[in-house]
Amino acid sequence: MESSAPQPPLAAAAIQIDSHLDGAEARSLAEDVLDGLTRPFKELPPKHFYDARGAQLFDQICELPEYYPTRCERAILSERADELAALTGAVELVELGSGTASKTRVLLDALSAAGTLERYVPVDVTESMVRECAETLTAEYPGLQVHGVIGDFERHLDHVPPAIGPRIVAFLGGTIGNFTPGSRRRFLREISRLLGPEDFLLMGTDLVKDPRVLEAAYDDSQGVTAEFNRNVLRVLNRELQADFDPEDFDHVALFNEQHEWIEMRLRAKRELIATVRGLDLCVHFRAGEELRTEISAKFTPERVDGDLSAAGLELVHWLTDPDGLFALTLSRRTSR
Ligand code: SAH
Ligand code: AVI
Repeated sequence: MESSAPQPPLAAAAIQIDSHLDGAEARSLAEDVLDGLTRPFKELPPKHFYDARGAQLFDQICELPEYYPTRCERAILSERADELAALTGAVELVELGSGTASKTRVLLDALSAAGTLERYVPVDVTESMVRECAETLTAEYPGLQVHGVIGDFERHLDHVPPAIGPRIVAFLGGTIGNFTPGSRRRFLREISRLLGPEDFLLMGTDLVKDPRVLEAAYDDSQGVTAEFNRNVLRVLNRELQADFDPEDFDHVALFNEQHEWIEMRLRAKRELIATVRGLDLCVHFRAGEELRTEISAKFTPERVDGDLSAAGLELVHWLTDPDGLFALTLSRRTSR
């Protein structure tokens, strides 16, 4: 006789989620704040923007008229996803910094139509997003397995599950631009180690263009990006018992022509001292002093190619939107 043990619901059987944060994220925030707010030029890494509220604000940014990258990348994907599916024959899609996976559906549709899609592996530091997207995608794509990895892609790439067949590793949205040039190449090298001989990296990069267009994309008229920027102070208040008043800071977004990257900063409107109780730390800001919260590098074809080759990757396809604002590159490990 067959066992009558209760079976898990179908959707639950299709989902596996591993979390690698277990307090490590709190430690990483504490270290980043200790390190970044005690320097002569204050700085915090951008990954701390993305608590649940930050993730929602980022989704709103993606809908803004000034923020063209999401629209352009979606347009390229819509135009070329079938070709990418045929060329890669991928049975699985691994996505680094997956967020709400809204553009990802274009790729999943193409892989599904090609009849190869088996598994999606979202990797993101925001737990709620990995869990929610696993639930919605298994409901939207019958038969799809989702193996979510909640973790920091800079520290937990070795926890990406082993490939079940040819795969696409997607790194969309231009998030690679949020690394400084040295760590960007180091990170790309780590991604390249993740790729087997049948695998491809699909990466989105925002391109160098008129600084006015760039600055408007990071300083929108509705003030959503300003709220996203200030959100990092709310994260510090909640997670480290700090007492920042986000309204004490102006949002600043400017294009650094020398480095060809956008910098987002928070500029103190007055002299102030903030207390970070969780770290027993007092932080002094002069009036007008700035805290850099993000860089968002913009690329030329040469810069993308140079970074890929330095990481042991070779370009297979360079895809842009009709206005040449954004690029998607398909690359694979350089054959020896
Ligand atoms: N790929 C999506 C989201 C981009 S926003 C898109 O193209 O629209 C950047 C995403 O990366 C967020 O979901 C954020 O939570 C995630 N992220 C940022 N730094 C991260 C890190 N160090 N490790 C894992 N995820 C990270
Ligand atoms: C996620 N990342 C690629 C975005 C960017 O454009 O650098 C984050 C962002 N910051 C302000 N607006 C959007």
